[in-house]
Order: sequence, then C-alpha cells, then structure tokens
Amino acid sequence: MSKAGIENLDNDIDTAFSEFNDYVKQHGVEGIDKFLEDALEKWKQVDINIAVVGNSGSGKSSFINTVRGYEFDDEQGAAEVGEEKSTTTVPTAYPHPKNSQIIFWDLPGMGDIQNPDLKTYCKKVQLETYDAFLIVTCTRFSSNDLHLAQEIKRSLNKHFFFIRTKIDVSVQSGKMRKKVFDENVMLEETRSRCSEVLGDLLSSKQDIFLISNHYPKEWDFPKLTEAILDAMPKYKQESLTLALKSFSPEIIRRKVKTLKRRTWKSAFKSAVVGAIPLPAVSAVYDANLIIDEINMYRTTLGLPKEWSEEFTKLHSATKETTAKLTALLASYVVSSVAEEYARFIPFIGTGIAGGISFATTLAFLRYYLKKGEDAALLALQEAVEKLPRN
Ligand SMILES: Nc1nc2c(ncn2[C@@H]2O[C@H](COP(=O)(O)OP(=O)(O)OP(=O)(O)O)[C@@H](O)[C@H]2O)c(=O)[nH]1
Ligand SMILES: [Mg+2]
Repeated sequence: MSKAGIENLDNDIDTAFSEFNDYVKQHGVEGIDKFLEDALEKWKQVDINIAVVGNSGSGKSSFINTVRGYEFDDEQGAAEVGEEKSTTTVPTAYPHPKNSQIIFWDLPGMGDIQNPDLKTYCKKVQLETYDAFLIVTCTRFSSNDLHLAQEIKRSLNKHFFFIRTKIDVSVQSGKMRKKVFDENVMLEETRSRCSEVLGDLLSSKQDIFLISNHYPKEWDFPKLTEAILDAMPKYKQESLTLALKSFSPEIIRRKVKTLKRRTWKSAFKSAVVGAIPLPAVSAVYDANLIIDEINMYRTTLGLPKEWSEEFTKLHSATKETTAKLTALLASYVVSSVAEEYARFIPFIGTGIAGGISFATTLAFLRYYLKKGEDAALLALQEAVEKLPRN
C-alpha cells in the first residue's frame, strides 16, 4: 500500500487506537466486535423531529414526500397529496424511509384548527418537542405564521425556516403572461415581498427559501436541505446527511465526508475479525463485511444498481463510471482472499495479519469513496441536464 495513497491515515489510526484502547482498558477485549458494530450503527439511533407547518394546500405533504426521497406522491408510504382540502388537524408523523428515527411532522396550521390562539396551539402540537420548524406558504406569509415564528424564537430558541413553495408555477405563469420575463428579477421580487412581511424575524433575505416540491434540484431546494443540516446539533447532522437524497453536489460532498469518518471503524472491524485464526470463516466474514459497507456507501450516494431501470437510463459515460465501482469491489474481494493465505504463513502473527488487513481495507474504502463521489456527481449533473425546463 502506498503511503501517499491514504489521506490522513496517521490521524485516523491515532484516533482509532485511542478509542480502541479506552474501550479495552475498561472492558478488556471481550465485546470489541460489538463495540465497533455499535459505533458503525450509531447514526441510525439519533432522534430528529422536524415540524412542517402551514395552511392547507401550501405544499406541506408534497415537501415531506420530496425531502424523504419519494419521486411520486402515490408511492407506498408517501404522504397524501391533493388539490382537495385534506386539512391536518393533529400532528402526523412521516418517518424517513432510510432511517425511521428521522421524522417529518405534518402539523396543522393555526388557521386550520378550531383553536387559533397561540398558547393553546403550542400546547396542542407540543411545540417544544421539535428540533426545527419549516413554515410553509405558497402565497404570502400570514399573521399566524409570524406569531408562530416569534414564539419559536422567543421561548424555544430553535431554528425556523420560511419556505415559499410552487416557484415553478410562478415562473411558468411569468413566462406565459409577460412579454419580457426575467426569472431572476421575479425571484428577487418574491423574496423582497416575503422579507417585508417577515421583518425582524429574518437575519437576511437569503433565509427565505423559494422552492418547488416538484423540482428539488432547482431553485433553493438544495440550499434549504443544506441549511436544515446546518441547523442540527453536530451529533444529529451525521444521521440526516446520510439519509437525505443527493439533491446537490454539496450534499454529495457532505455525505462522502461523513462516510469517510466511518472508514477506520469498518477497517478496524474487518481487521479484528481477520485476526481470528479460523481461515475459512474469516475469509468469508471479512469479504461480506466490506461488501455490506460498500453497498451502504452506494445506497447513501444514490448510485443505481447495474440491473436497475434507473441505471439503464443513464448516459454511457455515467454508466461506465458507475459500473467501474462494481469491478473495483470485485478486485478487492479477490485480493483480500489472497491476503487470507498470507496470514497463515509462519512468522506472520495473527496480530500483524490484522494490521495488514486494517491498512489495506482502509485504503480501499477511501479509494472507493473517492470514485463513488465522482460517479454520484456525474449522475447528479446528468439528472439536472435532463430536467424538463418550463
Ligand atoms: N406546481 C407545484 N405544485 C405543488 C407544489 N407543492 C405542492 N403542490 C401541489 O399543491 C397541491 C397541495 O399540495 P399538498 O402537498 O397536498 O398541500 P398540503 O399543505 O399538504 O395541504 P393539506 O394537507 O390540505 O394541509 C397538490 O396538488 C400538490 O401537487 C410545488 O412546489 N409546485
Ligand atoms: Mg397535507
């Protein structure tokens, strides 16, 4: 393994060893496998509750579907969407399909329930239980929206975001109804009108997000998902980053960064398993562990499987880059089996064999992530180019 090929390996090894040593000092080697397993699965065990609030028809359910990665509103598990009034009167939970601990809550708008006074409303929806609030409108923000935001700011000190949906409709009608239409001017005017109403509640005009739930790669949708991530406490960011769909290059980069932090733990786990002197069992187990980890990277980055319908629709260059990842994994699995033999050559102790496995696996996982990032960025670029511009 070339030293230059592994970025920051020394730092990672230092961190790995100190966490590892702390565990061993306290508990001995007993349960080390479980310790690493828990460290790798921790991201699935963090609760995140995001409230989506706004009047009926503003696009709350549509937003909840899109941000959870649903492309169609009639998919199983998607929230009900419709032109007809389906007013929510009690908070309804929509767990993220990739991580059920992340919940988007569809809250009734203050104007949509019988009890419009702020105090009763806050009590009814248990305002204090949410991590962040998304206040949604498809027209202009109402006085109820403002009162709610003031309450969140004053007594909860939590983040809230103002979201203006259906921007695609505004752009479309502007194009149809104006002789001279400048999209940027229209967006700026919409932003200014919203910010006049919101006044002191905004620190900057950029805190209003102009989105379309039907085109999540356009306008401010990607920026909004990044802002929600930034608003989360550090330990919650990892879970949300891994669960979100790759709406923008920035999200892909954040995902890769987060996944990179896992690599040493996976490599360590594979090394610990590899150090057990049971040739047949360890060869199979080691490879499976890495295959599972790689599959998780692939799903998280949204890279389609080779036999999927999504894959067949890709341009040939994207297909080729994505397919190379599978070949990369196959070559690693073969070489790791070869390494298994070396492990049982006399003079190479099992501890050293574990060390070899750690370093090669870490290098491989990081190399794979780099290639995965390239493929995911290419697939995203291609998806954006294919969007039907209205
Ligand atoms: N063009 C366009 N239509 C949207 C957008 N967001 C929502 N819609 C449409 O607006 C209608 C209402 O959307 P919903 O998501 O059901 O609205 P809601 O806020 O959940 O409404 P209630 O459940 O009645 O409170 C549906 O026909 C959606 O398809 C958007 O960004 N662009
Ligand atoms: Mg709804």
